[in-house]
Amino acid sequence: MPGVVLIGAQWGDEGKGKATDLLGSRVDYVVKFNGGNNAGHTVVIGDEKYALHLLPSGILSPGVTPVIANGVVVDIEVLFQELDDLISRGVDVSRLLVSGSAHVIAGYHRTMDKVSERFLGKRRIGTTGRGIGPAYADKINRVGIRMWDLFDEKILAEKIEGSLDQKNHLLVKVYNRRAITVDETVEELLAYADRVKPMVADTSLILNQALDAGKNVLFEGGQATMLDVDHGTYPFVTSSNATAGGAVTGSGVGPTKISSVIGVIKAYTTRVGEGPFPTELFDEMGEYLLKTGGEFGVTTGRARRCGWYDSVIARYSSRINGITDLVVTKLDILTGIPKIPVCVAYDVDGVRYDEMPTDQTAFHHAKPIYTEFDGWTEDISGCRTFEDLPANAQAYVRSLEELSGARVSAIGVGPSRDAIIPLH
Ligand code: 2SA
Ligand code: GDP
Ligand code: MG
Repeated sequence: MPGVVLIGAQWGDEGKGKATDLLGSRVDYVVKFNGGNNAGHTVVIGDEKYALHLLPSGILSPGVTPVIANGVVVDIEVLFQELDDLISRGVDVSRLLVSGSAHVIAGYHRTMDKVSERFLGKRRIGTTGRGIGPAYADKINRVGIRMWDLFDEKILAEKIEGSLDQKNHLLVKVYNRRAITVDETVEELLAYADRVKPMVADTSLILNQALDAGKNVLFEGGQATMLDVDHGTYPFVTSSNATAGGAVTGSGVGPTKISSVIGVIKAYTTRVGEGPFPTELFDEMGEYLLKTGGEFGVTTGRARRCGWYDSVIARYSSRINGITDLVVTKLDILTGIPKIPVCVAYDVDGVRYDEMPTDQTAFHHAKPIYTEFDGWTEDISGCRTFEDLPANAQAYVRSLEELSGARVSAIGVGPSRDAIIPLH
């Protein structure tokens, strides 16, 4: 502390929600800085299971102020669906702050996301269909709508008109769909304007003041390093900076305020959506990880592709994010597998790569070079210290640590809040 960034070190769904929730009791603010309701974070507290999308996972910790910062794209209807759901379950959401500079997802972004994926056919990205890419595209094209714009109907209508211009051309002429009107979009967005207004604030100022006053702030990344628009497996990525740097631009807090970066990483690997994945398994072992790990998308329900741990990706993530601590999750899912392969390097057309290939074609051709580790059969879900773990599980974690470029600070052995082994 005080400024801690928590990001996914693989292709997402590493268990960031649970890790954030765990830190919740020690932080004052939890800040979502990228993405939107494409995210799906599961937090299990006792018998209650929460699936969070747009809201930061820290919203479940009493006393924490959750913040949706400027780097996020906000679907306001989804925001209130999630808030209402939590309110009905007795969660206090009254402290939520939303940056006035955060961009808004409108119906036309969702429409563009779906039609463009259909149009791409074989080349589709496998998006979540939530309008994320089109909303970020508008931001970069300088035709986006920001939260502040909701409070001036005239400006809102003008901006929507500017944004719809080209889209309607595409919708009607290329995609053979009906044009979307300015009026229907104004009506859609204004429906929530009054309710959201008290939450909208200059969150950059608030966070900087909090950090200056010695408060603890956790920046919670959505998606993950390999889905980052700059550092991931482009073009099969999301449209935001999901890496640690995104915490800075996505919140308006300077890099000197960040003291550590936690990388959450699964003891194996999963990916949802299209794109290259060197250690992907297409056999019954992949099926086994899918079923045992319950690897289904929290937002879309899609089955996740599964494969072995890839230490080339772990080292790359450690480097790109400046990871200081790794939280290795889902070690329990590997229980009972006699030999556990770990990818230590790639073979790319006969050449060994110990580091991530920067050229896309090389990564598409990468074949994993594996080292096998002995497995364990004992149930580890009740282990709470490193010494409780069977010797082979200890050796597996220590080997991951050696291969991955950062120390392991905690190990997840089950979905619930207490199923964790702290090391540092
Ligand atoms: P998008 O919708 O434009 O962000 O999609 C672009 C790519 O990013 C991937 N992506 C994700 N990958 C893993 N988990 C995500 N969240 C949900 C979850 C996913 C779900 O937690 O399970 O429910 O399907 C997430 N969000 C985006 C996406 O698959 C594309 O490859
Ligand atoms: P996120 O997007 O990174 O927050 O992760 P998701 O919530 O999408 O997916 C992670 C899944 O793994 C959720 O169902 C969690 O409840 C679960 N989970 C997290 N940590 C562990 C762990 O250590 N062991 C097991 N078995 N499940 C875990
Ligand atoms: Mg997820």
